[in-house]
Amino acid sequence: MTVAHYFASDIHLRFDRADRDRRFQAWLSRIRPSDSLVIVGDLCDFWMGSRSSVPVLMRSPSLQALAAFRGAGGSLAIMPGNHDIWMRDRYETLLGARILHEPHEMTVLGRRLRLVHGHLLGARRPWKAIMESQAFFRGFGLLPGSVARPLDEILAWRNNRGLLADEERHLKVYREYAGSLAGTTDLVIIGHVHRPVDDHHANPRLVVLGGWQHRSSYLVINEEGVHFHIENDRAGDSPIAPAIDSDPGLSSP
Ligand SMILES: [Mn+2]
Repeated sequence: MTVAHYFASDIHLRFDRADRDRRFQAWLSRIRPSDSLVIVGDLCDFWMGSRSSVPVLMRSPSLQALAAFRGAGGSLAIMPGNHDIWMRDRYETLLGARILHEPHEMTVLGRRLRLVHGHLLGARRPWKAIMESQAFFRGFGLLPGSVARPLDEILAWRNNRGLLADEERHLKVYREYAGSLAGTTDLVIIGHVHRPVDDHHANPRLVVLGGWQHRSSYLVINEEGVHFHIENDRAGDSPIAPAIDSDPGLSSP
C-alpha cells in the first residue's frame, strides 16, 4: 500500500463537545502508522487547553489516539494555531509531535506546499491578538467556571455575529497570499477559517482545511494525487449550518 499524507486543522477539541472528539478519534483510526499526519493549528480549543491539567487533557480520546499513532511509529507534526499556541510543549511531550513553525514549507511527493494556520496573515480583528498572549491563556485557566463560561459565551456570540464577514475578509486575504506564491508553491494549505474551501483551479491551489465542529474535512496527498474530502456529519455536536459554523464556545475561528 502506498503512503498517504493527511492534513487537517481546527478540530477545536473540548470536553464539552464530546462528539467532535469521538469523530476525530474515529477518523484517526483509519490512518495507518506508515502514513503521516500534519495538523495545521487549533487541535485543541482555547477552553480545553487553558483549563485542563495534563492528566485531564489526556482523557481526550483524540489525544490518546494521536499519542498511540505516534507510539506506533506514525509521523505526527503539529503547527500551533491561535487557540493552542501555548500547548506546544504539551504536544511535544504528551503526543511526541514535531512542532512546525509557520510559514512551513515542505515537499510531498514532488509537490511544493506552504502551510500557515491563517490568523497571522493580516485579516483578524486587533482585539483578537490579546487572546493569543500567554497571560490571557493562563488567566483564563484560573477563572472560576461561573466567570469563564459566560465570558466564553460572550466571545462566541461576538464571533458568530460577524462570522460571515469575518470569513469573507479572511478568504480574500488567503487568496491574495496564495496568489503571491505562484511559481514557488504548488499548494497552499491554511486553517483558521472553519468553512472548508478548495480553489482547485487556482495557481497555486488553495485549500482551507475547515473546522470539525459539524463535519470532517481533510486533505490527502498520495501517489494518485491531491484529494480534499468533506464528510458531513448529521449527528454533529450542535445544529448544522451548511456553509457557516455557528459553534458556541471560542471556536470561531
Ligand atoms: Mn484558528
